[in-house]
Amino acid sequence: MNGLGEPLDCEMFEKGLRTRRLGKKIHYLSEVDSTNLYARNLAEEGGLEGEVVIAESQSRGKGRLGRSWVSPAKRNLYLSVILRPKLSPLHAPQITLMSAVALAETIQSFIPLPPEIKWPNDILVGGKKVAGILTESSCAADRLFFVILGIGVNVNFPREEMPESIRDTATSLMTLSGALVDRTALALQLIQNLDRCYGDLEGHGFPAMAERWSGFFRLQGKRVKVEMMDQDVQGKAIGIDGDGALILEDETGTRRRIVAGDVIPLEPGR
Ligand code: BT5
Repeated sequence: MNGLGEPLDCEMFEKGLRTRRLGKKIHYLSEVDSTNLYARNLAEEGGLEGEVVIAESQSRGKGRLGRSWVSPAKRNLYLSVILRPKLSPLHAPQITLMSAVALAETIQSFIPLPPEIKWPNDILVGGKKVAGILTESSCAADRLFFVILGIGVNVNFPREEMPESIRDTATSLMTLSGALVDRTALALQLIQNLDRCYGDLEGHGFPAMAERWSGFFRLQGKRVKVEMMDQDVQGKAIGIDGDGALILEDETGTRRRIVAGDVIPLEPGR
């Protein structure tokens, strides 16, 4: 068990890992700009599917759309995985949704409260963000070369150490469970669950995964606002389609697909 501020136990991590594809090679870094950037460089130089990059801290942790991810040393989990899925670029968002299921299932076993997936890439507990996913693809028009799957989880991140910008919107597993959480055990379970869910996606296709995803989606049938790059739209959240897009229904019953954006609930979830 890691105490607060202790490093990850790399040996235990490697010995304990039972996976088919992920984590056969693990790159541990004490500090990096961003595990996603590091993994992308590896992938561009021929890095293999399943290679994992884990860092104790990030100086330039990335969120979506140029946002940043607060990444202090030895508190949390910051990892990226190289994936080379046999999917068309159109279906690459399925990787984010598959990962959200794996992440929610992992988090669920460390805390007494149910986690919620906030489309497309956040895990919330009690309305606060405990983890985020950043998937970045490299593709040509009809071919996906690789996907870098990046995950950040707030593990032993006390509220008083959080910068003010996130103090009221973020939480951590320690805060939620009332005890220090073993980061090595969490990382192990996360990689194993990702390995399993990735296999499920490949073996059984997206519909089965989408059903599990819906179990963690609490805004079904609820009114939401979606902030997109160029406009905001409001409507009732229906769910996701086969490409992982969010389906929104307006007052006239017209449905539209949203492929990217930030969801803001306008009424409480179920
Ligand atoms: C995300 O973006 O939620 C994706 C976060 C992915 C982070 C991982 S860490 C390992 C890998 N390597 C990287 O460089 N990144 C990935 P987005 O939905 O855009 O949310 C970003 C927003 O979340 C920020 O603008 C803040 O408001 C908030 N935020 C930043 N750091 C946070 C934290 N540690 N906990 C909770 N919220 C945070």
